[in-house]
Amino acid sequence: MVVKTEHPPVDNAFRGPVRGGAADPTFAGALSFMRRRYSRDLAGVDAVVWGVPFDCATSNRPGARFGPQAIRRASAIFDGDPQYPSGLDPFETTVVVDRGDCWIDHGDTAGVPAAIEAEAAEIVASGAHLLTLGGDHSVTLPLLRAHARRHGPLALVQFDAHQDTWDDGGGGRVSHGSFVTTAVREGLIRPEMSIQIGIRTVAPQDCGLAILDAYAVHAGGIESVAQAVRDRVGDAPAYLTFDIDVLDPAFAPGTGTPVAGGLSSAQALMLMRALAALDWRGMDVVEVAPAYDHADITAIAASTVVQHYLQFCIRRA
Ligand SMILES: [Mn+2]
Repeated sequence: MVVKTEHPPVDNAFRGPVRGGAADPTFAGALSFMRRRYSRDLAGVDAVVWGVPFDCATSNRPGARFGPQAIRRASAIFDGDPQYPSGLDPFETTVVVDRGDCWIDHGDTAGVPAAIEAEAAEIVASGAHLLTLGGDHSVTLPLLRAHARRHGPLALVQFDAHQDTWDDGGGGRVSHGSFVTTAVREGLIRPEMSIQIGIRTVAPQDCGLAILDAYAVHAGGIESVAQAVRDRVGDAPAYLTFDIDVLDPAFAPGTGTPVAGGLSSAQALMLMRALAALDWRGMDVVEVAPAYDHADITAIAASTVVQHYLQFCIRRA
């Protein structure tokens, strides 16, 4: 028997280096997104992963407040190995930290969007990419406010089963079904350069955004859809919002408002890779509700979406 007294550092989440992979076992240890260091220091940071555990704006099944925790746990399997398919360790060239979670006052739902926006604006002002783990889809509105403040009006690329263009009550409602309506009203996004992918429900208005429904993806194939998105967005600064319910319930059962006929995980990930050259400025993945999940299917998909953004969508110097 060999007794090893020296081993690679573990507990990378709170005492490891910011660069390079971690040696924590996949099945244990202190969790953070892909074992990145917990830090609120934004100096020299390329990307910040941040949780917003808020689900008081859901219209059907609640539970997305548990999303950030589940996504972090599922992401543990990625770290320490070269990433597929690049074969590279993105953390050798990109400094990524986990900021932990936004503080949410669950007794003050009306005040939550401003709290999210204030902290998001601080992160975005640093120049780092902000990758937010929701939370229900209402959290995207204050995230867009924070990003538009720095970058100006954005092209929104929205993966979703739902348009989220329902009545926003003049802008004051806290709803996961109307963030697009308010974002267009406030000039945060440019509807003529924005596009929704995977839609398979109907709302009373489209707010001027283009729609490629899920059946267009199934029938048209990845490259034709990707080209349509590239044509729509052009070289505008772009924001990715990825509602996990864009995936079929077979690939994302753990969500609040599932709809049959959706994309597979592979289709969504292939689209992300095909869109890597857009001028991405930030992203979120929302509506992961692990109480309805099975074998972490949904959390694995969501964590892979974030991993793909880190690997492909951040321009490296
Ligand atoms: Mn949505």
